[in-house]
Amino acid sequence: MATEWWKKAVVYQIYPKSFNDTTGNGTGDLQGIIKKLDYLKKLGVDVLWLTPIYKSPQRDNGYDISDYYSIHEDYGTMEDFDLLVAEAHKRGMKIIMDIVINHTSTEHEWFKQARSSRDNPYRDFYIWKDGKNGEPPTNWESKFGGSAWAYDEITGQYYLHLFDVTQADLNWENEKLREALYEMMHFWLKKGVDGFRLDVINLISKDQQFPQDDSDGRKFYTDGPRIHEFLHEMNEQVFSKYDIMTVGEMSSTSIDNCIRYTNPDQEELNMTFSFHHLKVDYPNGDKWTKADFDFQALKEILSNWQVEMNEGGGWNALFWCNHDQPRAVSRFGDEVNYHKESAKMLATTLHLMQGTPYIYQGEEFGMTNPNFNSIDEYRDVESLNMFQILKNRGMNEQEIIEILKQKSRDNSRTPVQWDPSVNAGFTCGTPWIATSANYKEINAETALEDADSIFYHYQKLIQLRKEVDVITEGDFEWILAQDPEIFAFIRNCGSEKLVVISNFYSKEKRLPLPSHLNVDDYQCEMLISNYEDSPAQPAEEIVLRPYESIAYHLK
Ligand code: TEU
Repeated sequence: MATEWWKKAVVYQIYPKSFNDTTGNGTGDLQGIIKKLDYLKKLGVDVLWLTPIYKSPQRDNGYDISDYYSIHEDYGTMEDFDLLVAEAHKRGMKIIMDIVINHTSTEHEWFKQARSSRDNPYRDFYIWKDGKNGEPPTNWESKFGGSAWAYDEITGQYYLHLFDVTQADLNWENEKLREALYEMMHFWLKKGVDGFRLDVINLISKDQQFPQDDSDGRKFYTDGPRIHEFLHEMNEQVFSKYDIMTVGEMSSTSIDNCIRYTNPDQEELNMTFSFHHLKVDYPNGDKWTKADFDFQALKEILSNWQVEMNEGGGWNALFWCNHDQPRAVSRFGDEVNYHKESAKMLATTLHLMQGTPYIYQGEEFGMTNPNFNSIDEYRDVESLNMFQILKNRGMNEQEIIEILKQKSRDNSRTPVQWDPSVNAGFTCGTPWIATSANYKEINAETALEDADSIFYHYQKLIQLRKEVDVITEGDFEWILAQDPEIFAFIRNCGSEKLVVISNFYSKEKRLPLPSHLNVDDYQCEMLISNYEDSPAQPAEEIVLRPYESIAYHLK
C-alpha cells in the first residue's frame, strides 16, 4: 500500500509560460524553473505541479496538446525536463505533470488522421455525429461560449469540443484510445514523474445517448455514466504501479462523487479540485458579471465539503487560486489597505483546513490582479471569446473590461514578479503578457528581505503541517457560523484541538468564543497569527482587528 505522503505535502503550482524566462523570448521555460528551485526549497513546498509543457499550438496555453511525447519548443527540450526532475528530486521535491486527456489539439496527428475520412482507424478516437436538419447534433454549449459542436467539411460531420474549437474531445468509449493514453502515462512515470493533475477528468465519460440539454447546456458530460469505471481502470492499469500522487480537476461536480473519486477503497484518485467555493461571486451562476463574493455562501460551501469529505473518507485539494482564477488577495482580501494582513489571513484559513494545500505561483508573496484597461492586453482564449460574445450582445467595451478586470483568467497569468527590475526580473525580452504595474512593491526579492512578509507566513504554515498532526488528522467543526465577518472552525483530533478564527473584513470584531470550548481545560499555544501582538491565549471574549487571523493549538 503506497504511503499517503501527499497528505502532509504542500503543492506549488507553476504556470511555466509566466514563471521565469532564461532565453529572452518573453515566455517562461524549464531552465527558468531550475534556476528557482532553491527559492522553492526555501519556501518549503514538497511538490511542484507543472501545467502542460507538451508540444502545442498554444491556443489554450498548452491545454491543447498536439504531441504528448515532446516538450513545447518555447519551454526547452526533453533534456531540460530530465534535468528539472533530477534537480528537484536532489532537493527532496517531487514533480507532478498536468495531463490533458479529455481532449487534444486539432493539430494532434490522431485528429488529423481522424478527420481525413470516416473509416480512418483513428476516426473513433474522437466524437463525430451527423447534424440534424443543418443544426449541430445537440444544443450542448462549449465552456468557452458558443456551440460545443464544429462542422467538419471533409467528412460532413460534426465533432465535439467542450472547450475551444481547436480542442477536440476524445472518445473514451474506445478501448484503443484508453490504452494509448495509459501507455503515454507510463512513459512519463518511468521518467521519474511523481504523479499527475488530471485536467477536467470528470468530463471524459459522456452520456452516449447525446440527449438535448434542457438546462444550462453543460450538464450531460459532467460525472458521466462510466466515469468511476474509467478512473478505476486508470488506477489499476497505471497509478497502482507507482508510489505517486494524483489529483483530479472536477468541473461542476458533487461531494458524493468526490468521495467516490478519492476514498482509497474506490482505488481511483488521491484527491480532487472542486470549484463551488470559487463561484460565490457568480450571481445566479453567471461568471461574466461584476459582483462581490457571497461570504456566507463561501463559508457554507467550504464547511460542507470539509465535513462531508472527512466523513466519507475523501480528501480535498485546498486552493484559492490557480491559472484559471483571479488572484486570491484581490478577490477575497483587500489588496489596497490590508495587503499583507488579508493575504496572510487567507493563507492561514486555507492551510489549516483538512486536505492538501496548493500555492499558485506568486501567491506566496501576494501577487494581485493586473487591472488591465484594454482588451489588447488580454491573451486568454476564454476572455477573448467572451469579449466578442458580450459585445455582440450589445454590452459596451468599458463595461466588458470592468468584468474582465475581475473575472479573466489572465488575472493570474501575468509574469511572476521576482524583483523590482524591468519586467520584474521575469524576462530580458518582451513578456508574452504584460507585467502587473505593482511589481516594484510586490515581488519575491522584497518579500525575502522582509521578516514580516507573506512569504515567511506561508513558510511557517508549510512547516506547521509537518509538525502538528491535528492539521492533517483532525475533523472539522464549524463555529460562529452565522457571523457576517468571521470564518472560524475547530479541528478535533483525540484530546487535541486546533482553533482557527479569521476576520474576512476590515471591521474590528469583539465576540465570545463558544462556551463548549473550555479553553481553561487545555494547555494552549498560539501557532500562527498575522499580527505581531495577537493574544497568546484565547480569552473568553476575543477581539479581531481588520483581517486578523489566529490559530491556537489546545492539548
Ligand atoms: O479548466 C477547466 C475549466 O472549466 C476552466 O476553464 C474553468 O472552469 C473556466 O475557465 C471557468 O470559467 C481546465 C484548465 O485548467 C483550463 O486552463 C483549460 O482551459 C481547460 O481545462 C481546457 O483544457
